[in-house]
Amino acid sequence: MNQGRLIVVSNRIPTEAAPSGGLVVALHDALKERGGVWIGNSGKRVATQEEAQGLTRIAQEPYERYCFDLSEEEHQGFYLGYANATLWPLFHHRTDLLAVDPDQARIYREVNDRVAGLIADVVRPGDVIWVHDYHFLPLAEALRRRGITNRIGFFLHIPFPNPSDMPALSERKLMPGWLSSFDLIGLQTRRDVSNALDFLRDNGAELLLRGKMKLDSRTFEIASFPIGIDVDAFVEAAETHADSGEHLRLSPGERLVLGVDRLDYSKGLPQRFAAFGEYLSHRPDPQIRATLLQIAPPSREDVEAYREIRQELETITGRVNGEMAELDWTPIRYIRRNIEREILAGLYRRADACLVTPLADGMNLVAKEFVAAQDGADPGVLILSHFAGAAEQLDAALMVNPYDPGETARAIDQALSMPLHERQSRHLSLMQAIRETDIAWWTRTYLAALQAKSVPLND
Ligand code: ADQ
Repeated sequence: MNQGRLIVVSNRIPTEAAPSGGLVVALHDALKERGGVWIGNSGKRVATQEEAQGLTRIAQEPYERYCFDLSEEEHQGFYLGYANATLWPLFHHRTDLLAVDPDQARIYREVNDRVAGLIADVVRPGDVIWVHDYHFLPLAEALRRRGITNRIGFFLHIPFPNPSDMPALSERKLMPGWLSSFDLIGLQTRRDVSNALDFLRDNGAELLLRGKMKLDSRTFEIASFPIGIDVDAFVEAAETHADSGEHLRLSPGERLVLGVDRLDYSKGLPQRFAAFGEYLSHRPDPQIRATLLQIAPPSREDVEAYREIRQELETITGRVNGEMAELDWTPIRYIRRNIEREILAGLYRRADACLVTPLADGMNLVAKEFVAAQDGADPGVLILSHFAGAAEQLDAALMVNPYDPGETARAIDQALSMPLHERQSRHLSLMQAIRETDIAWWTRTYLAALQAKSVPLND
């Protein structure tokens, strides 16, 4: 049977010929293999919507890439507004930060409608469409309205909201129709699947079989597909760049605790810094020097909550460093910019422990990258929040409640004094977990399920 093309839709689209970064590379490989089209936002803003019409082809080989522009108003309403100031906080259990703005909600739906029109112009019978993330929740419904009957899949990279939070969304009544217009809804974890099933059941959908639901006349499926990384590529990068830690000029015996995150209130950074301060003030041996290197480039700075988190972090850094620093030692080093992936891999390898302590996170790939980058003979220790999606798979990490700085401080102490054999056995089991569901597994399994409409059993 002739397999149709794969059409990937995501908010941002890579523009370089050979893109880097796990997810982007995985989608790139899938498109290369089966032929297809990638459609995404160019990142370019034009003054008016009239100028934003249409798709621009940015590459033709080895598959076609098209991008669309957003007008200034669309960027505000769709991207900064509804996607990142309404849906993002709701989906990360922060209804206290949720913006209610009917204009932004309208623009979000209008952009989805416009993008559906652009897709409808390129789609052919037999093509399979794979939509990514919370920017495009209404896209399948908009495509169905245009008569598109192709198979359409969705993958949500962030957590599914708690059903009890959903009433905070003014558009909640639209959500069941948005979701049920897809054929397959992929989520990161079993907990997300259970939240989605509960929400849909409470809103009139019928559960037919495991993960298969019916709403009005449509049947669709929901399953978890925990996203992974390209483990071998990371192992190799970490080995090749094992000396990147030398840039840090740590003193002999100084321990390195690492944090790598986009600067986002979901990542639990103020709590992490407070925990590190607590660890330092209670550490049993004051001779131990441990430095927290936090790499956190700002994102979405036009959204108010992101400006606030940045200020909060700067205040805590100043306080901890002010109290603890010595002439030749700064306890918290805070770097606010992107680091090349290879250098990052070497820093992970140098670190004695990595703090991955989000308050809510779809998966968290940093946790998996850190594990892959370790030297198995002398591995560092992963300290992981119960609230990262990765916690369902990486239970050999030191698990912490990120809201409790005392608990995280004790985990730092435990990590830095853990005997070698325990570090090795935890690392072995973590490596096995990240290899089982690496990024190639993720694309392969998701696309097979979308094609067959039959989901894997991940529990
Ligand atoms: P993010 O919220 O961006 O992704 P994460 O999964 O940790 O979170 O991915 C971040 C990526 O960016 C990692 O590959 C990391 O190496 C890289 N990165 C972070 N800081 C960096 C820096 N300073 N310099 C260079 N690279 C940096 C969303 C969801 C997650 C989900 C992913 C994938 O929020 O929960 O795991 O999508 O589905």
